[in-house]
Amino acid sequence: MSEEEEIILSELPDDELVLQMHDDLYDGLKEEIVEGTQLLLDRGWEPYDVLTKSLVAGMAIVGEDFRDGILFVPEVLLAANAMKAGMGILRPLLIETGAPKLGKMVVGTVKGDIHDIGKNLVGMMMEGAGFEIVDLGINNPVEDYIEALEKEDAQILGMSALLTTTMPYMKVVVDTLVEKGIRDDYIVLVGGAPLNEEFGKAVGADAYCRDAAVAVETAKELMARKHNTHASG
Ligand code: B1M
Repeated sequence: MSEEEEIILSELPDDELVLQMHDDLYDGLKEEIVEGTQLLLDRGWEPYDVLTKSLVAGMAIVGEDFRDGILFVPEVLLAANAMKAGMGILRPLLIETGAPKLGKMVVGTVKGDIHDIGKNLVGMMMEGAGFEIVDLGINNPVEDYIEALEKEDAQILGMSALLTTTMPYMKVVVDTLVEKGIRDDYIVLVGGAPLNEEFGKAVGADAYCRDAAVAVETAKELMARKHNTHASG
């Protein structure tokens, strides 16, 4: 096959299509990502599988080469935009739910940090599981979180950080909640690639969530526990 020869995504079997989508994401090819995402859905794939196996796995490859200095910010931005386009197709499918509302979460990326793909994904999955989401976007100072929690009467605070330089800000937020005497009014969940369980404990969060699916499970569990405590207390 000559290099010029065009790859027809619809002619690829599933496994090759997924690998091709990793390449297309790497190359920031938005239209191809949209087409590939739709093709997998049309072939009967679950939206969550399309998300994790084609988009999230593809972004992990981008992350490795970004780390190793093979890719730079402009290329990674294109990849991020392509990923967001794919997520746009999956979003209505992931948030589709007839379930009664389980609770309300305010979620945002912390001050100094503009990464939002993971946070958006958590929002989508939580919505899909029946939570109401108030998304504060990126670069949030502590005041924004507190104002939203109070105004929205939310039960859960979700914070995202992708940089080792911004993750300590989560402690600023939790400490401020403590100072104001409102820490125990909320379930605080934290997440982001550089975090871990130990860090979650160290900043005083209720839980560290490795991924969006864990965030959903943890939120459900802690909300149930909160209800039981109130019922018995
Ligand atoms: Co940035 N970046 N970036 N970047 N970027 C990382 C994070 C990095 C690890 C890349 C690397 O070196 N390998 C590195 C951080 C290194 C470090 O801190 N030690 C890095 C850097 C250095 C930077 C800049 C400083 C680069 C520069 O300017 N020189 C700069 C910082 C800008 C800033 O924020 N102030 C920067 C910029 C960017 C772009 C703008 C180009 C782009 C962001 C676009 C966007 O988000 N709109 C970008 C991207 C895309 C990445 C990587 C490649 C991918 C992140 C991503 O979207 N992953 C990333 C490499 C990596 O993480 N391996 C990298 C996919 C996403 C689904 O996963 O976000 O982990 P993730 O979310 C997961 C879980 O972590 C969890 O659930 C999600 C879904 O399952 N989760 C939560 C996340 N948040 C949660 C919140 C919760 C619960 C779970 O609350 C309840």
